[in-house]
Formats: sequence, C-alpha cells, structure tokens
Amino acid sequence: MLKSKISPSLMCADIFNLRYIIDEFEKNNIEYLHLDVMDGHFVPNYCLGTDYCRRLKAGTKIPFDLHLMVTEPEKTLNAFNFEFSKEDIVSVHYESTDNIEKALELIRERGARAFLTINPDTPVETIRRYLGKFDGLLLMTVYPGFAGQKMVPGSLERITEARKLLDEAGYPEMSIEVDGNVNYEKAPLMKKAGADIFVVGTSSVLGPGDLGENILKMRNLLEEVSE
Ligand code: S6P
Ligand code: MG
Repeated sequence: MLKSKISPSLMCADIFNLRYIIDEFEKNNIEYLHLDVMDGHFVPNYCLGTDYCRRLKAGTKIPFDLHLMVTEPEKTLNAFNFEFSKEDIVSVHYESTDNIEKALELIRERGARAFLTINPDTPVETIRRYLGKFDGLLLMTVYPGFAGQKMVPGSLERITEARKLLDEAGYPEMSIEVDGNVNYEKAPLMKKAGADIFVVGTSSVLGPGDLGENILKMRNLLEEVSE
C-alpha cells in the first residue's frame, strides 16, 4: 500500500485567512496544494487563475497539485509561466481534448508529473492505451466544477478497478488520486480500494472545525487503514 498524501483544495480555503491556512499546512507537512483551475467552458464554473497560482508558488514550498479543468489544456499550459518542480503534479482531463497525449507530454516537458484525469462516466479501461505516457491517475469521484457535492455512486469500485489495472500492467507504484467528497468516512474506504492521494475540501479538512485538528483527524484515519 502506498503512503497516503493529503492535498487540500484551495478553492475551499477562506481567502481572508489564506496566510494562516498555508502556514498551518506547512506546519502539518501537507504533501500537496490542490489548485482547481476552471475555464467556464470545460466545466460550468470559473475558478483560480494563473496569477493566483504564481503568487502561491512564490510563497510556499509545498508542491502543487494543479488540476486543469479547461478545454484543450495543451494550448494554454504555458500561461502558467513559473517553474514547476519534479514533485509538482499537473492533471489534465481525458475528456477535455482530442490531443491528450500532447497535453501529457507538455507537462512532462515542463518538468512536472503528468496525471491523467477521468470523469465519473469515463470507463476506467480508457487509461490503458495511455500507459507509459502519464505519471499518475486522478479519478474524479464527483462531476468536476463545484465543491461540496456528494460522491458519485460506484466510485469505490472504480478505484479498485483502476488499482488492479495499474498493478497488473506493471505500475504498482503509480499514484491514484481521488477528488470529490473525500470525507472522514469515505477516505479510509478509498484508501482500502487503492487510492493514495486524497483531495480534501469542504467535506473534511477545510470544512467546519479547527484546521490543525481536522488535518490530524484525517491523517489518523488514513493511517489506521492497514493492508
Ligand atoms: C471539483 C474540484 C474539487 C473540489 C473538491 C472540494 O470540481 O475539482 O477539487 O474542489 O472536491 O472538496 P469537497 O470536499 O467539497 O468535495
Ligand atoms: Mg479538483
């Protein structure tokens, strides 16, 4: 079982308390910052932008987990005009372009890890033909566009299916990231099914309660899951 990593979704973070929130993430060794970028076209919402990301990059060492919900990301990736590190993740949606291979390739060229993302209705089998061309899988457990949704039924089974596919294809070390309604009850089940990167938002860590305590609670629950 891969080590669990927590990736809080910044679209759920109170903008008036952002400095405190980032400090708290650093203090608690949060592994990634999940940054939802939406173009109002691929998804019916707008969210976070290139300037926001650049400012954030300059102000913290926590690796990025950049989730691009935009049409044809290969055409606009360079708008993120800052240096990526080899720990940074950039995720692109299979559904967002006819040229997903190009998008994945460009991410690698920029020095980041390229994650292939699939929506809840896209068959898990779809990823097979791109094996070797991506560095991790982002499985949406809600339809992209908004925070605060309920997990789409069947998501746990999809995680199990993806883990099996990757393991059998020779990628047992490849991360499976889950995004959407990762709450305290579901996160351990998602881990048991084979996920190892957990995007947390309004349903857990960035929901009600003390941020530090919420992070600890999520960590402990994930740690309790054994093989
Ligand atoms: C949804 C977006 C997600 C959300 C996250 C919010 O389009 O990609 O990253 O920000 O799911 O968390 P929660 O707990 O409100 O579902
Ligand atoms: Mg996201």
